[in-house]
Amino acid sequence: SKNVLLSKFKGALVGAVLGDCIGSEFEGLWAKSIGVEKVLKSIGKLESEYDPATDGRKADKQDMLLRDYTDDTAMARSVAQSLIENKGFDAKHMAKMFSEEYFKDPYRGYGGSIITVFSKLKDAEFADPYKPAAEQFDGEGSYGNGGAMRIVPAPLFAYRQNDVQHLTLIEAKSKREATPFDFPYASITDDIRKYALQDDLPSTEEITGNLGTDISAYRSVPTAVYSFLRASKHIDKLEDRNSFEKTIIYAITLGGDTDTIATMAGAIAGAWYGIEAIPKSWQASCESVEDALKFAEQLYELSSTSE
Ligand code: F2R
Ligand code: MG
Ligand code: MG
Ligand code: MG
Repeated sequence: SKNVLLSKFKGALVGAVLGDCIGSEFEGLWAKSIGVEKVLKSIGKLESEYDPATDGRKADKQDMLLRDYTDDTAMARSVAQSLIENKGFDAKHMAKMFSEEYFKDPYRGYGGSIITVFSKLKDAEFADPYKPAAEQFDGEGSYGNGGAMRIVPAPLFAYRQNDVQHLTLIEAKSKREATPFDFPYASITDDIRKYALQDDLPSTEEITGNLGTDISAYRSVPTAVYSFLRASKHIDKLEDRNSFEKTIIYAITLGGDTDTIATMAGAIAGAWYGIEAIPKSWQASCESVEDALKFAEQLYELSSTSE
């Protein structure tokens, strides 16, 4: 019988990789200059490279480069590999993997400030793995969405540990005095719900204005959650696409931090719909999909034996 949970683990990790590889072509562009046709054209090209008979790329396309992943996947790979290798979280080891991966392969479009963290970590020989990140922005820390873009392997690893807390409590705990600005995620959930349930697609301006599409976490994570939810409903020009495909395509049309929003939305959609919903043609054209499938198997094994 079909292993539903394993399919969801694979869907989450592969969905994240595809959101990154397909979304990165559009990173930093305004929604106005993208449009659903351009995204469909890019995906159509990728689909035309696929040969269902061999479940791989067409013979004359095999020399073409795969769509590259960016920092989103580079770092998620390190999270997965470190959790698997240590059968748990080892901060020093994970910091070392992030940093070494960066210096081995720096041109993956990393955030402008995190590269300072990699250097400081390396210079201190990973002595205090938390310190360099804590020092960022005068001790404020980074509000970049890097944490969210790479986190997927962690909830898979900890799948059975089940200590998810209520969002408001998490946000409250980290603050001294409470104002609405201290609950950036909890306070946006009503808007996410409203936009997701709306039958007519909200205008792109409304979404980019109210939810955001930038590299800050609080102006991109809600947008990814919304994209996943909204893609289960009708979207013009995407009638012949399944909800996983719609999630990725729609998230990209919102512009801005497209690779990261599509990677986060793709992880959620992949976990929800399972690996069977993810087109084989997309999988065949993107770098690191095979590793994502392997990591999913390994994390699944670890999470089922960790009780
Ligand atoms: N970096 C990018 N995209 C832009 C450039 C792409 C490529 N290099 C190109 O040239 O085309 N994408 C990647 O970065 C995002 C994830 O960022 P992460 O890992 O959180 O990094 P960082 O450096 O910590 O934060 C990113 C920037 O956010 C601003 N910022 C963060 N915290 C701040 C604070 N407390 N005060 C002021 N500014 C803050 C800074 O400008 C940081 O450099 C993903 O999109 C990934 O795809
Ligand atoms: Mg990126
Ligand atoms: Mg890495
Ligand atoms: Mg990005």
